[in-house]
Amino acid sequence: MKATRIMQDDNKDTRPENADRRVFMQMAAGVVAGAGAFGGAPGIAAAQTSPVQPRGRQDKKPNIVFMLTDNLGYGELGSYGGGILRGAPTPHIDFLATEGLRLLNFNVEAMCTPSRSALMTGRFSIRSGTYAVPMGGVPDGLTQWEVTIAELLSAQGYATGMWGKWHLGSAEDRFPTNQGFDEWYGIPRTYDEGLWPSMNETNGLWPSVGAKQGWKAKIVEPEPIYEARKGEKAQKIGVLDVEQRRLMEAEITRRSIDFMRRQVKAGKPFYAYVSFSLMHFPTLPNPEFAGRTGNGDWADCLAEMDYRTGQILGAIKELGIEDDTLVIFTSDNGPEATHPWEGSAGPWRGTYFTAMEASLRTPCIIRWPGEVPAGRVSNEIVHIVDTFTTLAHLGGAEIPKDRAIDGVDQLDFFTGKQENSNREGFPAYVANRFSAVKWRNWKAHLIWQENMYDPPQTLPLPKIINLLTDMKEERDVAWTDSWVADPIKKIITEFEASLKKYPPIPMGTPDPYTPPTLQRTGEEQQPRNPATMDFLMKD
Ligand SMILES: [Ca+2]
Repeated sequence: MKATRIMQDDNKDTRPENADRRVFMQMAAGVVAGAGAFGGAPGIAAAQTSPVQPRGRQDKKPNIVFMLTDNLGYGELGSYGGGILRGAPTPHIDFLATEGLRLLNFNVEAMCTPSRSALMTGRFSIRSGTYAVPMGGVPDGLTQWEVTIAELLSAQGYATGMWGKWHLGSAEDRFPTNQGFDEWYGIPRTYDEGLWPSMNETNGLWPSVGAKQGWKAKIVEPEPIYEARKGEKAQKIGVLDVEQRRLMEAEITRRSIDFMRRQVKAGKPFYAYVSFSLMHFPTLPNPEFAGRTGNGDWADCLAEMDYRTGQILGAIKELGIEDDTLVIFTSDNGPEATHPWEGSAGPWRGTYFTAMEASLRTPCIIRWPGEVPAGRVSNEIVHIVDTFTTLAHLGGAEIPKDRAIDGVDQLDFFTGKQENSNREGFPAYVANRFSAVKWRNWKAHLIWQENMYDPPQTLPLPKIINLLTDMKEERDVAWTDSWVADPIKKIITEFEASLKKYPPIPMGTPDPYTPPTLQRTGEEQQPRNPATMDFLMKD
């Protein structure tokens, strides 16, 4: 287990050989200045253990229900300081938190596509060509070369299903049903495209733009809603518009429950990836929830999201599989930031599409009765890439050894066998910009960007924040806490070495992708001296 830690305890000299800390910091800033498409990149060791013993009772493989909300900020749920403060109680999710582990330092990537890529592959998205939300054009999404958690679990006998937004490839050969899922219902891209067909109508939410000014289907196709099964051609069963968008959550929930029922009947372990549509904009509730709270669309959506979660948890209970089912409830990134649908990050500063804490920290609740201690709360760092490795372990799957895997196995931490996470830090990218590094309570910003619509600003020196004493990231403590530069530099150095050993897949890479010949010399496996990190300076 120790070997999987990205940052070991202070038993190693992490100081650069030829650079004092100040030089390091200048260099780190230089890294940022020189960072191009794949310029600067801090690292996590690629090596990973691959335990293959399933952890369920009597070696029975547990079911996995992964509920991923969309743009749910840290401050929305009652159990995270929101709920009625945001206009709607969230009793089902709050109760779930009392039944399991509530993580306060669960980290994701800054946008939808990168986070979902990390979740599927256990790899930071900079490696997979999925580091930004695609804006038109193909090929987008994950290459077929990537190994998804759905593929790993499927090979271990799991039934695999997904409902909702994919965002990892809008061409059919990259749909979920071609990336390890037995079945899928949902949209390949994103919910805001549901506004297109509605933008030439007078609607209470926005001024009419007139029939001649609005979106044209002849120029850009509307976003289809698909239904797909593995081995069959995906069927277009609808078009995403505002009305369909309102109905998505109910349909995602209905189909998820139907899937679970079928698998229980068949006696098959299952992996249900419930990709909820809320709170992504347009944040509009089902008609049954409209006006429910009296506090507007946002609060009505919060109420609906909590209700749908309750429906899924209710089905798990009704099916008698609570004790055999690991439930994860989390969000793909920080809060929505587009008016009038701004979300809340609670105490944290910033918006998504940045490396501020509002962007990186999301709620995460993990429940597995009898295995994950109930009511536990932790501020240990966990990253969404870790779910890949941990779920692979749970399902008895071996993780791929021919590529860099960033996720670390957190099962012993989740189950309370150990107090600490197996991760002490990680590199944070925003798109292809290496923007920050987190390590324990600290964060070093290399690029400063507070809001998704702000221009990213390269800092002359890294800004070091103590997140325990400065939740709003206001005070640079670089001159008192400069020692933190050492472990942070180690993360940078190791990740950079890993990117060199395993060159990242460029965005837009078509299938079939074949990685360049791996360089497996002893020299390559050693992190390079940062004083000679010339490659960091390249575009
Ligand atoms: Ca999202």
